[in-house]
Amino acid sequence: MADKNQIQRRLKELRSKLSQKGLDGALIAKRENYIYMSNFTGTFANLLITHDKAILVTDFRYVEQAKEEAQLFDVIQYQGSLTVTLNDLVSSNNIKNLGFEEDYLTYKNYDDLLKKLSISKLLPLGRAIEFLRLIKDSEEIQVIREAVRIADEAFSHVLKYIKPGVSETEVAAELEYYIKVQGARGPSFDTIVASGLRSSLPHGVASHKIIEIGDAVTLDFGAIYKDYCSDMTRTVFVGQPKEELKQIYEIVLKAQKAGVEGAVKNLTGSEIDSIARNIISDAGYGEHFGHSLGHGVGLEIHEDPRLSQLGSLKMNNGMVVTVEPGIYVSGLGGIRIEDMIVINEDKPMVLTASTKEMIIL
Ligand SMILES: [Mn+2]
Repeated sequence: MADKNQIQRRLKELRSKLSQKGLDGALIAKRENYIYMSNFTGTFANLLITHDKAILVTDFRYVEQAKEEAQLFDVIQYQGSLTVTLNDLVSSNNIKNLGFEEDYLTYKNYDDLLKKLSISKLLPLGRAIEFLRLIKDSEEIQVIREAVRIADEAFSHVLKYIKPGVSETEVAAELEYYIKVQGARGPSFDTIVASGLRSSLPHGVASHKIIEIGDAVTLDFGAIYKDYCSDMTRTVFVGQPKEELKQIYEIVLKAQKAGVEGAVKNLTGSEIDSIARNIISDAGYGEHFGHSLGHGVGLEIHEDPRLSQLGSLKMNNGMVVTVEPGIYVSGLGGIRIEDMIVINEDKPMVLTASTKEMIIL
């Protein structure tokens, strides 16, 4: 989806990082990273980016697609051994210090490259591309907006299907079907539909449990649109819930709103996490909120920055994150509310439009 200007900008930024790190080139094999750097969206490619060359190596299945999508790259088809082709390329481009994706390349592949490429050093890229991906440009935000819009529409659509006697999987299937019909490639992860006592499972993927009167139903789902993800959570009640669950709902809602308002430029992920976490702790449910407040979303459903107690990165304009506090009480149920937002100076843009007020179906 990225146009030539975006790709050119990204290549320029990566090359300046290569200079800073003393690298002659970068080898990129992680799908989200090669989509970002080249615009090629197939399932297999290795990019070799040097200071003056941008090369995409793929196999027979993808040559035509790669030429169409990765217009700023020289597309090379390998046959037989990928490492032989890569070795020809590093030799002909005089690459001595080659950067690799240290949290993606397997030990086996690392060992293989080290043995078979005639280079001096294989060095970690230090998450250079993930670092570029932290800040979304306006074109990316437009695409993410559409992924969020599809999820919002799917939520209001599926409310009609949530009733006693229907199983969690039926609700999930309807959500996912609707997401696809709306133009998304599919769900951005296994849809979570957790009802009744199962709602205390923070990641309760839809099961065959039948929804009953009095259940809290947590729906956590998203859409992939043009390779970008959305992510949202709402908890709705089917009939009147127990009083404690309603009280918990209001605490989570208060924490969620405070987290969204507090997500401003220059605060760290852990500072924002604390804003919401303190509200939940003060209400006496601290130990029932056992996960982080949120995470970055983009080409990956979970990416940096993290809004967690360990999140040391400072927020900056154009970062897209979720804010999703929850309280889970075993034997009673759980509540989670999640929106996606864009960091924007001292007031974030909230992308998720669905109501957060209590819904009793
Ligand atoms: Mn999430």
